[in-house]
Amino acid sequence: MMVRPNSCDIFCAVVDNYGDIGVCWRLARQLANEQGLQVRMWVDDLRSFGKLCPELDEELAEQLCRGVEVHHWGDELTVVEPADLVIGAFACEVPKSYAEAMALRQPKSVWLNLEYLSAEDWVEGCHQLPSPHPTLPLSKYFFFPGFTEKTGGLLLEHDLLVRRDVFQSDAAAQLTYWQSLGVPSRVEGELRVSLFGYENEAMQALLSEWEQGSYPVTCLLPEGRALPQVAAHFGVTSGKAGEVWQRGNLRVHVLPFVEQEQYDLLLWACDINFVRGEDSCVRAQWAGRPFIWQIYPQHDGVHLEKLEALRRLYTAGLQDEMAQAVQNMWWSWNGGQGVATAWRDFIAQREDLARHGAGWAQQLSRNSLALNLLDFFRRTE
Ligand code: TRH
Repeated sequence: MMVRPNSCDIFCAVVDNYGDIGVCWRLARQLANEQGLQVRMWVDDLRSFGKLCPELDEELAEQLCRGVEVHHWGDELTVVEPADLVIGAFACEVPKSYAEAMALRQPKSVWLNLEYLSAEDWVEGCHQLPSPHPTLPLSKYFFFPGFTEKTGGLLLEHDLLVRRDVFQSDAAAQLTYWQSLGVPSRVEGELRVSLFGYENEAMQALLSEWEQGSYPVTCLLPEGRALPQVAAHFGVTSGKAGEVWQRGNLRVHVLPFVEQEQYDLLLWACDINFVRGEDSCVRAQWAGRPFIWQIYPQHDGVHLEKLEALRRLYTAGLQDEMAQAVQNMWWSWNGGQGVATAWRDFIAQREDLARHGAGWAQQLSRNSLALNLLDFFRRTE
């Protein structure tokens, strides 16, 4: 019996955006660099991956990148010896020949599907359930990340919170960071906000609120899907990294899309973070600052249930006024009404929310996804 896996294969089919590859890349590096596993990633789209990892060569079929073997997963996968631990990310199917090789292997690989993150109640009941393969003597297990003890937990690098604390208590390091972005020092009463999101009906109203507000707002806007709307607000047809727009009390700095570690610094340095999807939402929680989540929209509206599930969990035990402020702000940012009022109420709770955010991150940090995966392997193998 193997106590620990020596090797791991991660299969990632990129749907769109950066969440799928972002999560897989983070997990791969943690297993390789913190846990010492030999990790191979099989990725069908190296272009999105290249945005997160600039040194990746998109033309190469195979390369070693930050301790991880990265393979371009084309139409054919030359049969390889399956790893001890095999992870299909987000319901992506492993190739048939690979599944057959897993079934023949002695001992068999431990095979699991890493699911999307959700705070909904049903997740606890489905975490770790097996699903027998229809034809092969092999089971795949569902592994659900999550926010409670009975789920698979969240991805967290072993030293992240320590590095965050050092950065957040070091004014000189923060100044150097802002200078590296070309952002001037803070002025009295200024609020710094990062804004990573999708297209949003509430965008114009929020930008106007900031512009006409009573205190200066500096908005750090990574290049991407939210950029055209913000550019349009300033009468610009297309914006790019490096541009700065100012009107009233609002100044926007357009930032380049940077590698994941650099994005963490932005979240740690800002007072409030607007995040989206899955992985940036988790990173904002590790930052410990108040955050506003724009969930990845689904046609049938089920995303709003997911939104509310995390909102409930995150605000459980908070005073009514605070919980309500978070709810109104998150809902108005996800298709609801009244974003300007919601923003004012949210900001009024800012200091208490920051205190809550720090405790929330601490509480979540007790449940590490990478360690849970290894523990699951030990019990299943
Ligand atoms: O890009 P996303 O919208 O991805 C989404 C979600 O994961 C969603 O759940 C999924 O169903 C859909 O894709 C297909 O948002 P997310 O998850 O926050 O991923 C963004 C990644 O990009 C995350 O790893 C953080 C990273 N990032 C950087 O590395 N640099 C940057 O400058 C920025 C802004 C983000």
